[in-house]
Amino acid sequence: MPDKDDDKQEEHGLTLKTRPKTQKPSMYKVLLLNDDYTPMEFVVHVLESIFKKNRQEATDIMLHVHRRGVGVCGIFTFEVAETKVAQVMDFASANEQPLQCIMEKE
Ligand code: TYC
Repeated sequence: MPDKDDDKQEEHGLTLKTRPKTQKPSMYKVLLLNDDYTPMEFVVHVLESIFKKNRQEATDIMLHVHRRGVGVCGIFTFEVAETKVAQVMDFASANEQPLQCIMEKE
């Protein structure tokens, strides 16, 4: 069996550390930011519809953001995180709410 297909590389009499065959994708947190204007029920709706949270989870996250200023809605690969941020920002804008959503590399 060729060396490159082995889990352990045997070279020059040394067994080297296992070489990963795949790389995990970088993950991105999607964060909601608090503001003084967006209604709580609007934020709960965003968390249910875009982040697929149930009513209790959505309420807990919304209240965390309300009290602490920022909170995590989910952790996704880059393209999914980008899409979620755009969906929140478009929905907030369409409804004239100042709600802000950002992403941050984990
Ligand atoms: N602070 C808002 C209020 O009192 C509620 C709110 C929560 C707004 C979370 C944004 O991301 C947010 N109506």
